Amino acid sequence: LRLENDLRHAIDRSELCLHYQPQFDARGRLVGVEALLRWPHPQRGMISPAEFIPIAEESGLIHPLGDWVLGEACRQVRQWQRQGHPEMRVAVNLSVRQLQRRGLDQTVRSELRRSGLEAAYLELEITESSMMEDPAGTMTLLHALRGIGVQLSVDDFGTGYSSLAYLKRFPLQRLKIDRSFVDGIPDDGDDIAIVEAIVAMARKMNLRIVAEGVETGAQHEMLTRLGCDEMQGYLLGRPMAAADMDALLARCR
Ligand code: G
Ligand code: G
Ligand code: MN
Ligand code: NA
Repeated sequence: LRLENDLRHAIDRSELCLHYQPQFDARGRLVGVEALLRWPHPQRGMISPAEFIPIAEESGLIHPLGDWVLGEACRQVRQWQRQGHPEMRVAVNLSVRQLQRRGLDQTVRSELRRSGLEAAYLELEITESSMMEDPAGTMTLLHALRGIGVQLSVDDFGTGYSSLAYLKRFPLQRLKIDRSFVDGIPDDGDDIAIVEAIVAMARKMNLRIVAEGVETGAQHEMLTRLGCDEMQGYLLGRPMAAADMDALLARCR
């Protein structure tokens, strides 16, 4: 409860911030960033979203917080586009609670309008398990979101229990292979087989594949060879403050 109150105040005082982790295509070009929420707590230091998102979900604070994340991510990436990276994309993580509340599509629409970001440069990441909590509701919402023009991806793919029948019917553009499978690359035969199977399936369904949690050169090499389209992980760049991303982008231009 203490933490919930602190979170409420932190949101009111705009004390949370977004870090950004770069994503690269197979040719090594920076194509986008994933926005990751950070809470620098005055007494406890940096608190991980893994710790405070559940509190935000239980208390309902996820709604003002999630709206802020959407708006801030759009604003920041629009600024980077104006500074010479016109094709840059931003991915935002959505909680299952945000999917359940009506009107997410309207919020997305208004944050896009306010920031001036074109819909195609906003990607919404939804975990496989969030999607499957209410598949029929998800179907309706995803079609509304896709109608706006945003891109939709499945986060942590392979860790939930999604029905392939639904995956095929949801209007998705990307699968993010969970880093638990990337961990065993290049040595673990099972992980190699799993990645191969995901890539083959994604190709048939016309989905782009992002590998996350890429930490070593050997992983990068094999994942590229297996056909992953994009890579994200500590090897290529850690989540960083916007100012540090400014510096990285200045070098990429
Ligand atoms: O960045 P890090 O590994 O600490 O993130 C931990 C978890 O918090 C991940 O599952 C990530 O998806 C989630 N997360 C990070 N930022 C956000 C956010 O803005 N909204 C939601 N719902 N989850 C987030
Ligand atoms: O659940 P989601 O995939 O959104 O979570 C992303 C989380 O993964 C973030 O908290 C981010 O800090 C973390 N992350 C990003 N790259 C790496 C990596 O290469 N290795 C590990 N262990 N974690 C990573
Ligand atoms: Mn994610
Ligand atoms: Na993930």
